[in-house]
Amino acid sequence: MEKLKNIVNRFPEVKNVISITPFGSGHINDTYKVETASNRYILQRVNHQIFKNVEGLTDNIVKVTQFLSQQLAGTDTDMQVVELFKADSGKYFFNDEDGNYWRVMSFINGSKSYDLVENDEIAYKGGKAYGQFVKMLSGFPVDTLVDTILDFHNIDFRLDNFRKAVKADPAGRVGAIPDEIKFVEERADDMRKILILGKDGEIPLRVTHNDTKINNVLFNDAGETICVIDLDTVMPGYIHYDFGDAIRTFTNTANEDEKDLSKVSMNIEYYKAFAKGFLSETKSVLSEIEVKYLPFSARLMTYIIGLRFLTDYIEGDVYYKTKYPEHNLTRAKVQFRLVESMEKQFSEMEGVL
Ligand code: ADP
Ligand code: GN1
Ligand code: MG
Repeated sequence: MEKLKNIVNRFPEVKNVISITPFGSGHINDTYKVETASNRYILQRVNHQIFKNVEGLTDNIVKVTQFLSQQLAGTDTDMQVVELFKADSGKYFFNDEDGNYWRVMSFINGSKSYDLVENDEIAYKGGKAYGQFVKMLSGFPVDTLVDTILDFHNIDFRLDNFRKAVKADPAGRVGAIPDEIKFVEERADDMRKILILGKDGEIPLRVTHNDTKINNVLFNDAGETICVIDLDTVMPGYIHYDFGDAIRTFTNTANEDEKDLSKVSMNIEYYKAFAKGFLSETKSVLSEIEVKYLPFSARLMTYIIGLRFLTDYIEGDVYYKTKYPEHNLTRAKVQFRLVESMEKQFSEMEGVL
């Protein structure tokens, strides 16, 4: 606590700290809630092993949040935008002596995040929030943003990493996962579709969020969405990355690390509700071909996140935060089971759109 207090004190905005406590269930950054005599803040240690260019990333967030604030000003929406505060150095982060990057941002009061959808309404509202996010940013110059993680959703890059890991088998785990490896390879070629459309110029790069999981949109007690958070991966991407990654978590009937795979499936009602909300915002900006591949994007993003969990398992848990040795394998199995559920319901998913 003393150490964290010293860090927070480097941000002039924050006065009279009462408590600092770990917060949220993100897999990447270290997140704390800061209570002061008069306010609340979020303190985060940005994972700089993963985000190699924290300065570029911070620039992205400052530009995008300022743009979004302007867009929202004067509208009657409940949506808010997180605000970053400057450290005493004048930068939007503080570098400690160990080379860590710390930042402080506004706490979205009265907010909660879900890990599982509880009803259609939440899926619909989540779809609208992420749809509105992309729509508002459709007027933002995409080439002014840096890639905060190179090739983040590039399937060729992810498959290449996976195959290298399988070959090297650094943690001695490959022998036990033949079924998962087979699952990946059977679908690998098909999954290149979006990348190919992009390379052929058939779909445009937009400013996308790229991490549209359910707990990255905050709701209030009345069930309204109030803020899209976790802006570290806002960068150029295809619309399919946002739609697909959201469907992956908004429609799953089980948690991302459920051990009982019989509980895992895609709830088609949540799919419909999310898609309805998302398209109500984005249909005016999306092309026919972008819309056409939205159902497929759900399979792609679920597959690609499963592939990343599996690769991290093979590499010995070097990327995601884990709580036990098989955690990443459990997560990968959940994603792959969900892909199968989507495959079974695919004609209905296409029919809906
Ligand atoms: P990670 O990259 O590790 O997922 P996030 O930025 O998503 O980090 O933060 C982790 C969790 O902390 C979120 O899921 C959310 O519950 C909570 N959180 C983050 N930022 C805020 C905020 N500004 N206001 C309220 N809660 C927040
Ligand atoms: C990570 O940061 P968080 O927990 O919201 C990851 C996403 C994965 C997700 C899987 C920067 O998201 O890409 O989809 O875990 N973020 C990064 O839950 O790798
Ligand atoms: Mg997050």
